[in-house]
Amino acid sequence: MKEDGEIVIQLYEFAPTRSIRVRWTLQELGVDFESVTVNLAAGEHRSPEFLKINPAGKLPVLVDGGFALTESVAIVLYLAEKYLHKGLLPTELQQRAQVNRWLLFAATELEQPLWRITRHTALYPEHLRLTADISLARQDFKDMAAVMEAHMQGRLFIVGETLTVADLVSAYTLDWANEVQLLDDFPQLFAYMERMYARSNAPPRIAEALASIN
Ligand SMILES: N[C@@H](CCC(=O)N[C@@H](CS)C(=O)NCC(=O)O)C(=O)O
Repeated sequence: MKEDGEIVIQLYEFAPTRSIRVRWTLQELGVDFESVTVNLAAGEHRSPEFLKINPAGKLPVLVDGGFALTESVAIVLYLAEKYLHKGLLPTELQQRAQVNRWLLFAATELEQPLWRITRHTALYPEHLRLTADISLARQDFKDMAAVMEAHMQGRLFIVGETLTVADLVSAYTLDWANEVQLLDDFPQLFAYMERMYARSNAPPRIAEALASIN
């Protein structure tokens, strides 16, 4: 709590993870927050204290007073709604529906193949990793990235003419794709991702964040 009694939002995060989406949103909104590092590499997400906050044992988590929220996309939407006057979410019904569409597209069509790749290359025990699923996931990603590539032709932002939370979630997800060499055939997406990360309020890129913890 601040001296004037205002509650400070807490972000439970770990540098290179999906918590980047939330940090980016808070930074674009210009909202003060307290960072609570949960070191995934050290297994801190499995501590009884953290599991009380998120029984799924995952990051990010946002705590706003007595209210704890998990799921990165739900958190960025909560923040955009809470600070609606900052304009990260359109108020017009169909524009807002388009923001939801691209948030879901990022979380399902783009992120899920990336998550499969990460799990089968680094997270699952070695004897359970499936090389064949990595190839399938790479193709699944490319099929959907082609849709977004066509959409981004001639656009600065994914919806309308101004920044929305859909851009922040998409740019982080594209940076993840870039880390596994999946943006090479998508010049629009690469340029869009670089433009987003050139913003003054942008968080560190995944590679930078990874380097900071190693
Ligand atoms: N759908 C969740 C996914 C959360 C998630 O899987 N977070 C990872 C870091 S990016 C995590 O905490 N992993 C720890 C684990 O699964 O043990 C979200 O978007 O917030």
